[in-house]
Amino acid sequence: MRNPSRSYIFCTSSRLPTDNAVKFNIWKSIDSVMPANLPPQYIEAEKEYRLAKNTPDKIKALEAMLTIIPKHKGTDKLRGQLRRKISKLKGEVRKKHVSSKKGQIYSIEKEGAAQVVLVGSANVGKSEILSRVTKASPEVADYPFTTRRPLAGMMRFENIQIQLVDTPPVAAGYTEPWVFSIMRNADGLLLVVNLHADPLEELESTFEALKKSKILPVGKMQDDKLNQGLVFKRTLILCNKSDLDGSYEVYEVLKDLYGEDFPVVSMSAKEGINLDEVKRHTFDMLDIIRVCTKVPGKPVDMDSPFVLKRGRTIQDLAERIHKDFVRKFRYAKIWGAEKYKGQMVHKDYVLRDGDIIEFHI
Ligand SMILES: Nc1nc2c(ncn2[C@@H]2O[C@H](COP(=O)(O)OP(=O)(O)OP(=O)(O)O)[C@@H](O)[C@H]2O)c(=O)[nH]1
Ligand SMILES: [Mg+2]
Repeated sequence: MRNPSRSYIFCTSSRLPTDNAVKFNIWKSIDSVMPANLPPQYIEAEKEYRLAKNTPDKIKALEAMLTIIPKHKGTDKLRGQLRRKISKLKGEVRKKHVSSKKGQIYSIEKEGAAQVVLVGSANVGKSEILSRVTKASPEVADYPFTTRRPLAGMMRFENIQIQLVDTPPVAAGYTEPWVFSIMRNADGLLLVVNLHADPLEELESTFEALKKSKILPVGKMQDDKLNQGLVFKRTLILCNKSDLDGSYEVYEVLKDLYGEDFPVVSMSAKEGINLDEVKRHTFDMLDIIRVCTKVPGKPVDMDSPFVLKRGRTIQDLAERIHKDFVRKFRYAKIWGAEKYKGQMVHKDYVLRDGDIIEFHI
């Protein structure tokens, strides 16, 4: 039984004054029963919807209407209709995206110390992150499927550059195979979720889509390897949009659920919150070390380190410099973690991040 004190407009007749007739058509497409006491902002957003010239703008206006509309029993039906309309329009955008890009294949050549791919659902802020931590200028917009092709940028972390690759969103059935090929080929993944949307759903659907493409995101403890056709990819979970209300509580829940298996970092690309943490965690995830070499009697050039996988030795470093060099050098000296201040070290010495090595021939 309806609350008798609430007044409703029943749009049952098209014999209305012109302006109302226009409204009637809009309402008819969204709703047949409209609560009368909607705030003025809702009417404004509805006007935006009416005037929208393309589907992304329509989605934007409908989402605004959904945010503004008061949440009570009297608006249940209208909210349901708005959600269905949004989901239908998003479906249209996806279909258009798939049909317009069919057949195109992209790949990104590796550059810098490592290549890391930004992965996630639509609108989570992948492109915004790329634009904030590199000099790349991707298109950033508040509607889904803005990014259609990969775009790379270099992210500086202390004395190295890490390549970041922005990709189109991962959505079941709508992501083209080349997007997964880029992920498979990369050294790690930054899985981005939106703390202000439904990050659990986003994470699970992204995991699901990756699994279908034989990619298994893993946390700190495992190395990339092939196993029964699955590619294990080191992954860092980035919880973006931490600047928005209520995001801290959501982040805490995500950390509880996923923190044991993955590093989980809260950040805001837009407000520049925690960007240094993101860079540090990205570096840690890659499991690489930076080693500088030094010529006897000369200062060290700290700005161009060799980048090696953790666990590599002096011998591996010598091979990297030149294949003949391994045979040529007689001994090496090391400056590094506090106990080393120019001591001689054996070629089997396992290098650590920040070591400085001086080869003697
Ligand atoms: N408040 C807030 N908004 C953000 C943040 N990061 C991104 N946004 C906004 O979220 C919207 C989507 O950002 P994009 O970077 O285009 O998202 P995307 O994940 O690349 O989206 P697709 O390309 O469609 O997959 C834009 O309006 C951004 O300005 C953030 O940290 N805080
Ligand atoms: Mg994008």
